[in-house]
Amino acid sequence: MRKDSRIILALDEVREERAIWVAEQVADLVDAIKINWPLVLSTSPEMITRLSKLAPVICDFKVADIPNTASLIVAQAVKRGAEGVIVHGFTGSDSVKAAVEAAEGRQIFVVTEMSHPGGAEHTAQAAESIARMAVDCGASGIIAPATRPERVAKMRSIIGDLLILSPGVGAQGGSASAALSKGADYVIVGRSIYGAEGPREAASRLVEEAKGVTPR
Ligand code: OMP
Repeated sequence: MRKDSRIILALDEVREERAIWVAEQVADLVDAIKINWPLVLSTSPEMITRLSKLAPVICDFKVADIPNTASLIVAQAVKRGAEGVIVHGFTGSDSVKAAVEAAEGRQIFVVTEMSHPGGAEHTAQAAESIARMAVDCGASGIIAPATRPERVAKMRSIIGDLLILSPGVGAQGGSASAALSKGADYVIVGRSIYGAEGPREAASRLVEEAKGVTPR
């Protein structure tokens, strides 16, 4: 995945035509497009292949299953063109290792602590050990919350050079520059871009903000 703007679009738009329009509007500005169940379920898994012609696609399927099922899901996403897949870490090292193997060189990102308020109730307690496990399992990176930039810094101190993708910017109250300056490699932004009247202008503003933070 390229690392130019350090912005990843979370395309949770469920209207197919608008989703494609938004993707076309911002594809050259963002480093990747992340898709999640809302878009895949409202259209079809073919959307992975379609969008991957515009930008690298990360499938945020938050895979949380036994190793066999995890590896089947990851393999199907990769077969359709995914450059990366997001999996949960609480499932344990056997499931995460199975995902890494099934990705055949594509990237696996492991969720540590979730960005919403409920993420502090359970995932925060396990996040540091999940981050260490992600390193041991050969994951490419982790997901850590832009809503709690100090936790991004903590995760950075644990994982060394693994990538950090940080959601929670804009609609959830986090800021791109805070997360990037605490050690995130990319920020993930959804509603603030795809829900804007002018998605390209909204993405451009974030690109400018990110430019103000020196890459780590
Ligand atoms: P917005 O809140 O609209 O910017 O979207 C954030 C995106 O990041 C959504 O697709 C979420 O599913 C995703 N996300 C989180 O918001 N918090 C997390 O802890 C993890 C993710 C994720 O794995 O991408």
